[in-house]
Amino acid sequence: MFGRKPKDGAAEAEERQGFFKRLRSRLNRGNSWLTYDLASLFRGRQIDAQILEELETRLLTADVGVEATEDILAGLRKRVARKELADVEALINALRDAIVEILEPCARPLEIDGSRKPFVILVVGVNGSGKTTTIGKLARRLADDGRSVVLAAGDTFRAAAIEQLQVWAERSGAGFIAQRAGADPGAVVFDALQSARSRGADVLLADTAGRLHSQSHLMEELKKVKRVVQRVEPSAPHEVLLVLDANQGQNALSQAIQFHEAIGVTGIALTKLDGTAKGGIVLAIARRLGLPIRFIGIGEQPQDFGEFDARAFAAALVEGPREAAGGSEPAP
Ligand SMILES: Nc1nc2c(ncn2[C@@H]2O[C@H](COP(=O)(O)OP(=O)(O)OP(=O)(O)O)[C@@H](O)[C@H]2O)c(=O)[nH]1
Ligand SMILES: [Mg+2]
Repeated sequence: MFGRKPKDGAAEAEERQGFFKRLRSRLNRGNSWLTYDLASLFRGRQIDAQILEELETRLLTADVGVEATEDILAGLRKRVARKELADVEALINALRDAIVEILEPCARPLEIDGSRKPFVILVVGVNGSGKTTTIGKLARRLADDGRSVVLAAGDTFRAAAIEQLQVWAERSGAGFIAQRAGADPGAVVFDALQSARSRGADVLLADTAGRLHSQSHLMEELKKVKRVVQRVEPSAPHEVLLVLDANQGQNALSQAIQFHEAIGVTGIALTKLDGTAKGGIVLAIARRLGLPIRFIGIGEQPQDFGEFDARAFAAALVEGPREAAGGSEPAP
């Protein structure tokens, strides 16, 4: 089951291309996204202070945040003053470059260190952010790469959470370790780690609850799970992956700050970028926290999930959905 050979270069390139196309069309679904139709909105206009002000408002409305917006605008204003931006196309290209500059330092893919067996990934985030789905998608991806995976049902707060994870485990052929609802999450993850070790699994993905009696209870519990893991394997967890829902906008940023302070986040997965008007939060998070953004989610299916690529993301953002159809013709 796990012996599948890693994909060859061509297949991988094709898959990336497919994901990029979907990213473009999904990111720009609806008419409220950051730069939707920027080209037609600005077409034929002077590149002047007025147009930059409108762009500024758009960025702020899309939850890009004050800091990142100011960075972008400062750069553009300089270039306008130097008369470097003659037309809308030049402005959009400059905007794309400015976005890449902010995102690039955060586009650091998750590398599974093969010498850690299992490589332990603790998945955290508030309820409904997409933790369990992200684990399922990631398990599938890892299995496709020929890695053996074990899932730990560390969200014992809701019985349905355990079943939901089990479905994903079955779909991806991953091992599955759970106890009854209400069990101690630390104990579940402890068991799962022992089991993953004894079967020589490559990766352990541990789900956690998103809601407890209070936010401080949640943080305390996560700290405890982390301590338990470290008792078995001092180098673990090798990744604390924070799952954030892009629809949450500025709230996602506050969550990131809070989780990072409490348990130390090493990577972010940003979900639900399909059809949100607040996806600019990627820029706010990158600018403010500088944490690696490992993955993005653009839908509910396993294939709606990919590594975060700063250039592809910025291009999808500013070029709009039309390009997704394959044509590069400007809109009428
Ligand atoms: N459109 C869209 N929906 C998503 C995405 N990721 C997750 N979802 C959906 O969001 C909902 C919540 O996802 P879960 O994975 O259950 O979230 P969770 O963080 O595990 O939630 P709790 O277990 O309650 O803490 C589900 O209906 C998912 O299908 C995404 O990238 N796009
Ligand atoms: Mg869940």
